[in-house]
Amino acid sequence: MFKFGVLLLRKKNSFEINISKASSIFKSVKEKIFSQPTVLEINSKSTLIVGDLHGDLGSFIKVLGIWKDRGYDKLIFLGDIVDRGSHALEIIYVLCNLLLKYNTQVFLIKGNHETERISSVYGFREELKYKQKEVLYYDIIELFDVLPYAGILNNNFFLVHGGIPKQKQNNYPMHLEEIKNIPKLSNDDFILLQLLWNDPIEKNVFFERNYPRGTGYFYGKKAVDMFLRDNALERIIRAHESVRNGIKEMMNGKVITVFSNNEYYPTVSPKILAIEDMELVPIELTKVVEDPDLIYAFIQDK
Ligand SMILES: [Mn+2]
Repeated sequence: MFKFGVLLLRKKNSFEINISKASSIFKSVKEKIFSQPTVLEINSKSTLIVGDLHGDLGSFIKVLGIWKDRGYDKLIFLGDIVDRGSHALEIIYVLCNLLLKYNTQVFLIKGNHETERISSVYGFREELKYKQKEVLYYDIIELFDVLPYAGILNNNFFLVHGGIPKQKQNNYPMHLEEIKNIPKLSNDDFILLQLLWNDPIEKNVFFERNYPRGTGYFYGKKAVDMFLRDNALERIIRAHESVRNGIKEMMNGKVITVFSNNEYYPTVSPKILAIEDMELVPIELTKVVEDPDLIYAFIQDK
């Protein structure tokens, strides 16, 4: 049998993906996700949370190794799987296999790069073109269009790519129940865009325009306190920023950013976040050894 994982590590190259098989897997995942709520409710005693990967297959393989070897139950990706790096197709392909095979354990929440508007410009579509797999692009976009917008872990942690959104008419945070009402396929929705794009700011304010990004808002301490109190939640766990230590706590730990890419930001030390019962444990990806055979092991008996 063909062990493409090993081949991949030796040649630092992409493994071969069969177009019709991949297309049918992407369509199956899309159908499965379409029937799920836009805000996931997940309960688990042991969870791994993964921040931006941006096509970093090495980090992805390490994450799978940690998940398998250390016996974590849930594995949750906070989006920005694609763009910038060169192996987003391989990650999406393997991840979709996992979403089907381990459908009560593995989850993918939408990032701002899981959209046609961004992934057609920041590298993912080019990657597919280069690999002569562009025919798969719209299968993947249709799947991205139905990804969940956020999650609630153990009734306590709000999981989202960017952050909490402000209401349209005023400067207060949108209530969770209203976030749950955003329909599927709402790529241009004012609230959804903020879930994907907003950044926290260590200031005693509600919301401010996010001029550095040019999109979305900063959410400050007042917004975070009100959102957590009104929804009986403890923390916001999010991705979206290349924080230097891989994990950054803000506002006394009420907002935590996770960043997991090891390829494109040389000054960053990437991490993932383990949640064991309610305790948060950072895991350094650079200290984990890659085992590319794992990919093979995870998808061979599909
Ligand atoms: Mn992002």
